[in-house]
Amino acid sequence: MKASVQRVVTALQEAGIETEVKEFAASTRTAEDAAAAIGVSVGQIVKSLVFLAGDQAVLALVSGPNRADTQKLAQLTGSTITRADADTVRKLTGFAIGGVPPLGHATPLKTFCDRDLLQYDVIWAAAGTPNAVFAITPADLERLPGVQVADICVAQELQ
Ligand code: 5CA
Repeated sequence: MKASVQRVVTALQEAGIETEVKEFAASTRTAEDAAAAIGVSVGQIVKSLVFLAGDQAVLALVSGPNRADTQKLAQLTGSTITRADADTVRKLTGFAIGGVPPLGHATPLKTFCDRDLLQYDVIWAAAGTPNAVFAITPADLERLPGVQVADICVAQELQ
């Protein structure tokens, strides 16, 4: 197991979440890839997207087909929102894009969770690499440190 996956396993244990990381030969780099590899709907995939609110890092946990709304994030944080570039994502989270998990980051990240994720019994998030995922209940995702459920996505009809 890669060190980056091991860090997620440790973080899950520390958070008291009982789950298993699954590694695939196929890519789970995007929500579509992950859904196909796992055999679930794209809506059940948690995208972990890093933004900067001013100079503060913010994580948006977004259901696969949805898009984060930077204006809603700006209202929630009170700061202008920009997308973190790949290097910044790696520095802030300790993980490369495509494998960024919702927990176990190098720095604590204020985290907003898309309400749409709450409708499923089980959802799947990246586990440190573009081939690793883990299952989690929405209730457990909500309980992770720093997580706030909010309306953070572009309205469906505008997508
Ligand atoms: N493993 C999958 C499913 S769990 C995953 O990590 N999906 S993700 O959506 O959280 O991560 C990929 C996302 O990274 C893409 O949706 C895209 O929005 C973002 N991304 C891709 N390239 C860049 C880049 N160069 N800079 C900033 N963000 C990027």
